[in-house]
Formats: sequence, C-alpha cells, structure tokens
Amino acid sequence: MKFMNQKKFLLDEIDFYLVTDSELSRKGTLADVGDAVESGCKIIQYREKNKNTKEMINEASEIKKICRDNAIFLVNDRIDVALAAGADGVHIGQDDMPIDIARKLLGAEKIIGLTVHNRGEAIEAEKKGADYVGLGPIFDTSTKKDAGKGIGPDRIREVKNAIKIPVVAIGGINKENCGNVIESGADSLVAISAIVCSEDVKRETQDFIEIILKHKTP
Ligand code: 3NM
Repeated sequence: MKFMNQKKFLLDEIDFYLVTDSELSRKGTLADVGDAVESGCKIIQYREKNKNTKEMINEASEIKKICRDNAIFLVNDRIDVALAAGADGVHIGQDDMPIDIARKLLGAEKIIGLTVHNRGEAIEAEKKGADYVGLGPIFDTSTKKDAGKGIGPDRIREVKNAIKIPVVAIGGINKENCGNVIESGADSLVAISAIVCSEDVKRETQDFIEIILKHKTP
C-alpha cells in the first residue's frame, strides 16, 4: 500500500484554522503561531506578502518547528518557500500556480488547498486534486483588499453538498458569526483579524475552538 502522509488524514479533524498576517499582528507571526498551536489549533497557514524570500524561509522554518507533529503547516502561494522549509503543503489561489503544476512540483504526499468562490470552482478544484477548498469571502472583510463582497453563509452548504473534500470558510468570520458558519456546512473556518488583532491569541483561539465544537453535528 502506498504510504500516505499522516497529516492528510488530519485534514478531516480540523476545527479552527489560523492564517498569519504580520501586518495586522500585535505580537508578531511566530508568537501568534506558538499561541494558537498551544491552544489546540491544528493547522497554520503562513501568509506573508511583505518579506523577502530569505526572511520567509527563515520564518517558515521556525513555524515548522513550532508545528512539529501537532499541527499541519502550509505556506500561502509560495511553493518554493514550502519546499525549502519542509512544510506539509501549500494554499494557492485561483490566479496562483495552476494546481496540476503545483502537484507535480510538490508530489502526491503534500497537501494542496485551493481558494474557491463558488460551487463550480469547488468542483473543479476537487477534480484537479485539491485536498481541501478555502471558500470565501463569507462576509465582507478588510483584511484582504481584493476579496470582493461577502457571499453569505448560505452558499457554504451548496459547495459542501457538491464535493467530498473539506470546505474551509474564510472572510469576516468572528466569534459572533462562527457558529452560524459551521451550522451552514463548513468543516472548519479561518479567522485572521479576530485572532491576530486580539490582546490574547491563546484565549481567542480556545474560544473559537469551543464555539466551533459546540455547533458541529457529530
Ligand atoms: N482570503 P479576516 S478572505 C486571506 O475570500 C483571505 O479567499 C479570503 O481575514 C478569501 O478573517 C481573507 O480578518 C482574509 O476577515 C480573511
């Protein structure tokens, strides 16, 4: 039997998913990652738009050490950085490297997540070998300037019913609306500003996980 990356199996068990943002962060990316993983966050995506490649590889290598066997570690967009730091995979957008080329470069074992905005893109992503989709923006957000208008939580079920791979919701999600996002069919969800702008990342992460678990149907 072909050996399968153990971490791929973990994808089904993700509740809360942290994406880093050094511009918004109060304490810095490494502190945010450390606090979130300590609080039980099982997946970290390193998303960095302002640092050079060398700085990114250094930081990504530190994140890999923090995640070890406790959390999946993905890099946004930069396949070269993911490979250099030995990450578990990447998260790519519709306008980044095409998924079939990314898969060739990374191999079958690595995790590839793809951003989608609707049912059609989600079906296509699954067909092309994505391991999960990031669906967004669910609500309006100022964290990603070109994200567009929120599609609303009702769209989540539509996407969830069309594919077998996990659906991760993103965009404008906070503690007030995250229960509804899970009840609308998301397997897990991302919050960036709600976490990295908070005073206490550990506490916020715990709160999110608790609310998500409460709203998940067994
Ligand atoms: N991607 P916040 S929305 C990075 O819709 C990102 O694909 C999005 O940040 C998408 O939790 C987004 O602060 C930003 O709203 C999410």
